[in-house]
Amino acid sequence: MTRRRNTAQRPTDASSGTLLTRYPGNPVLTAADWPYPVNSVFNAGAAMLPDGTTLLLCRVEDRRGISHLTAARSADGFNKWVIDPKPTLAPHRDFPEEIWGIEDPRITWVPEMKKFAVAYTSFGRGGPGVSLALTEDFTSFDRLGVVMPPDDKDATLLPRRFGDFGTWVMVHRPAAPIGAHIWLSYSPDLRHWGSHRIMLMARRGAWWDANKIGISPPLIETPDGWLMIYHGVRRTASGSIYRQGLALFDIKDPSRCLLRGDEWILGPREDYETKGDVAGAVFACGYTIAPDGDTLRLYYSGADTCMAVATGSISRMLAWLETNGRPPVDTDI
Ligand code: BMA
Repeated sequence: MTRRRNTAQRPTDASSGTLLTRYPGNPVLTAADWPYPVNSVFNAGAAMLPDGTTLLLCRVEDRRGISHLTAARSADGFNKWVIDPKPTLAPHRDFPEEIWGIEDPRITWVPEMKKFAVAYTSFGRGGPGVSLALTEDFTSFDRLGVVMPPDDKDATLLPRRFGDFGTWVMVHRPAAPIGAHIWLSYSPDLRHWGSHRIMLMARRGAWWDANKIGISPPLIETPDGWLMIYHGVRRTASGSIYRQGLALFDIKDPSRCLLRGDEWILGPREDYETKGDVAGAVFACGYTIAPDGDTLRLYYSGADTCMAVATGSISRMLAWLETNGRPPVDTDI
């Protein structure tokens, strides 16, 4: 089994609460940093550019409540962000599905195309759906339009084709009254999607990830499988708590869950996570991996208001899942 590889050298002392360390300089980006008036800056997709620059494609909510995406670039991924002077990707009149905004981008580098694929929520009269765009430079974008109709969001493309037929794979989260689970769909051409199946189910009852889950940043490719950071939504009398947890999927067949952690690894705690437009939401759409190949920089939003970053070791996360995770069984849900 691939997931048992390399575990001998791994530290196993990690507890779920120590897998991610908040950057002391958080928040790293706020509305006050913006070159034009905006309400909030959050849910950024992330990419490491070929020259080592970190790019965050931030969701920016304007003072009408409509979101667009604006790129911010930094040499070290923490400081001295250079923000595009105007929106980088804004709702376009030729795409009515974007009339109420574009939100929550997840960025995947696709080596075969030598392009970045941006999966984002397009908010139109039918509700929130998933749209896909391709870009080489985050300056011009080639929109493929709506790939998952409403109500659907939290989508990310996997970086390569799978199986004998070379099908693309997309993770997404259609919403159904009975439960919002994480699904996988397959496509021969990035435009036509089918063979839909559930990838990970929301639990029930009192769990932190009961009733509503969704992928957070894109899947992380590791020697043990695809590592998923996903969010769980706990509804309470004073609103919803958004937290982040871990699961691991088979590298050849990403529909097969190998391990799921029971505990969340990041939840709202700091002021910038508990005060803002949506108090108690920590929500991530992007990460980069540092040059050491192991240090994950998770870019996440505090309270749907600002951008923050936390760092963690991918091998420690895998070791934690090995020790504390278990394959999902029907009685869990
Ligand atoms: C989710 C998404 C995100 C948002 C989060 C917390 O459902 O809509 O855009 O950040 O809720 O409010």
